[in-house]
Amino acid sequence: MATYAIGDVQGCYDSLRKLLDKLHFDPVSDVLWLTGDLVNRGPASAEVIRFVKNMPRTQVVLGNHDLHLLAVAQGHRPRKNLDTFDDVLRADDREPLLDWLRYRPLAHFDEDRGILMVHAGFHPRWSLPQALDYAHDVQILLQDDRTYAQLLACMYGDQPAAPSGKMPTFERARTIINAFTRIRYCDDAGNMDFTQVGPPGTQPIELRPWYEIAHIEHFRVVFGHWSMLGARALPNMISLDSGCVHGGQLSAVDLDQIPHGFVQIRCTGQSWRPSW
Ligand SMILES: [Mn+2]
Repeated sequence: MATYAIGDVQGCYDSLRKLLDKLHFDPVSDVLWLTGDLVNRGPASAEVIRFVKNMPRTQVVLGNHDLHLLAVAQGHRPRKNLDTFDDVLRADDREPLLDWLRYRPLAHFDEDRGILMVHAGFHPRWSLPQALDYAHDVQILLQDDRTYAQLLACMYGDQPAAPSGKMPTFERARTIINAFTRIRYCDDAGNMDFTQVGPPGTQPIELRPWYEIAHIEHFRVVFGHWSMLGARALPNMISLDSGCVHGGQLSAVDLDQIPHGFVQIRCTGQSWRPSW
């Protein structure tokens, strides 16, 4: 029995199937973790959700594109020109697909392995127990019919740049969502920057990758989202988005064999497009 984590699939259904074949993945005994952004930019978002939803042993966290799909589907946000999830919106099984996404968490912590999976990152002001509490708080807003619409309507925007003790509920939720699903760089005070997408070394001097300043002790963060960072392993993190949908690679790692590195397939995806 193996447990594999795979980076951002973004509608690249064929690539996901090819990578699972390469891993000799057995859906009955093996476990599949996905770092979120199952949908958008690629050609087959609905097929990806349908496939993962029907797999027996999966852990999936929500990414910014997954949340954006929910917001568009609920009419809280216009579809953007680059969005390619009409196949989900027009599907006969649209509601079960969207509902399944809605009930995914923002964070998954595996105590035995000491691994936290999130889509983008872990805020430098957080401890692990706080982060898990915050993820849970947002999950409740997302899953409760009384708060679902307002959460989706309020989650867009880059401010506040850092979480703080007393914030109105939905502003706080936006900051938590931004930290889990969009963070790449921060300043030393923990203010998140959403303008820089390049690899470390290309950012202004006052910014650092979140994983260089976050308090990650006795666990490791597995994440995707940062395609220009690529597949990388450091003692406190494993990054898995290697730009499949931009013509890069789809990457997997066996979570019990991390020193052996990544298993990858080259994708036949689309050419590079700016990503949100
Ligand atoms: Mn993302």
